[in-house]
Amino acid sequence: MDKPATPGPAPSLNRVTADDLTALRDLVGPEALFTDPDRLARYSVDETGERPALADAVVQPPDTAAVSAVLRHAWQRRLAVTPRGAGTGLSGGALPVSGGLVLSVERLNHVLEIDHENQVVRTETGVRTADLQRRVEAEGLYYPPDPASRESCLLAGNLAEDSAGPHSCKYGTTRRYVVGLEVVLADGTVLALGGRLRKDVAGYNLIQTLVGSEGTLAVMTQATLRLIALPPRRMALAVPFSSIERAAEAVCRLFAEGHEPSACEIMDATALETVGRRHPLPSPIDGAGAALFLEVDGDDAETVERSMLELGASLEPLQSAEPLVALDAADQERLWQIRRAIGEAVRERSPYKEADTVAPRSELARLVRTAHEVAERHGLVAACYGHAGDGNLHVNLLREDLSDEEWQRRRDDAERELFTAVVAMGGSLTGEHGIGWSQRQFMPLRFTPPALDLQRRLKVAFDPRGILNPGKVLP
Ligand code: LAC
Ligand code: ZN
Repeated sequence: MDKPATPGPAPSLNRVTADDLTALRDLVGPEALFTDPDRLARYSVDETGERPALADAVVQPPDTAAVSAVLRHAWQRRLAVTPRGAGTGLSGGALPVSGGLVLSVERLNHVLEIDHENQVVRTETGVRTADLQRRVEAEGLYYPPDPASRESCLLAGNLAEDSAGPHSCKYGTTRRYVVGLEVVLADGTVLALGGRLRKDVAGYNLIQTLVGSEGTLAVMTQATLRLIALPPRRMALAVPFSSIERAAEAVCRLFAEGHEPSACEIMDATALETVGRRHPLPSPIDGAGAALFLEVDGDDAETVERSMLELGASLEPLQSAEPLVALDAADQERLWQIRRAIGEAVRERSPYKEADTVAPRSELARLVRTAHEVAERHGLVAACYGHAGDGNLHVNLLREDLSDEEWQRRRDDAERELFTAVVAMGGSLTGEHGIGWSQRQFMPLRFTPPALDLQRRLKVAFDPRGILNPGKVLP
């Protein structure tokens, strides 16, 4: 491949021409390339609600060879390529901010092999996360990462953002499960990395550099994922509190006392009230100042029940009323439906800006207090909820009826103040949604200039022409 001799800043990219479209159609087939305005519009947005630019074309390659052919062409012609899963992202990672090609992996949707001896699944990355989970669960195995969007998101997006959900509290985020990747580099080179290994320390860890790289370093086409045994028993608990500070205190206490819940989710009064408009809330948490949803899992009913009782006892002095216990799967699913619906309920209520804050768990009470203080200082309402066990709080600043100008000013000031405080308490800019397009201006709050420069050089090493997902992650 014709690589430039010395890597440097990405030269400017070219617009997609009619000749490019003809060449791409020849490479991938006419049924895999689209330029109709409808589809361009749909593939130029994500769940942030932003649309800074419109794609020139959408390509849906059917296999790795076609992905490679598209990238080889884009590389030679210096065209922007924005990789895309299902567009459920919350940081603008899939927005084609420089126009160019949107490369959707949705047709790469085959689960290739479930290997019981090595407890791994090998799959294409365009598979829906929940479909993959159901496939392995039918064979008694478990792939834990469970973003709220799991019924609609694709594994590819989860890999790109290192996504997570309630169960990362006990089981970790997407990256913990990735042991192998097939990726296509910016110039079209296909690489197979890792394999079905439990251990492997040969060379630099390219796999873990690529996971979470938000489509800026390579396009991931296949993954080999480690699986664990499906825990057969679960119990869930919804616990009301008088305030979110109280709930945050309770979280720290239960981990300090050695409990190991499989999920530990927090919701403030505004989040509860907002989701309550769509889903009737069960009595102990309806109208509460805050709530925790907790889950314990294990091998048998007795052990799980004992863990739940012990956990409940440690919360008792802090809770505001008796918790709701969900013993059977249907009751548990009702609780999780409420929890998963919060994001959408917030979106339905008002335009919003989300800060995906994360801090050491010991700082959780300070984090929730700071979020509300900052919002109030700027005359904004905040709906806060998230993965308390991971110290990961989604702070949603609501626009409600503010004018464009007022909203933008207050939102930007509040966000900067919040992230400054979060970094000062040892936290970070995002726990699971990514930097993408929406948070990149805050990167200098988190990284020193040498640390940012090293990341720029890493990007140049993978993609010296800067064609992959331009405008993302780095400020
Ligand atoms: C959630 C998504 C927004 O936790 O991450 O519901
Ligand atoms: Zn979340």
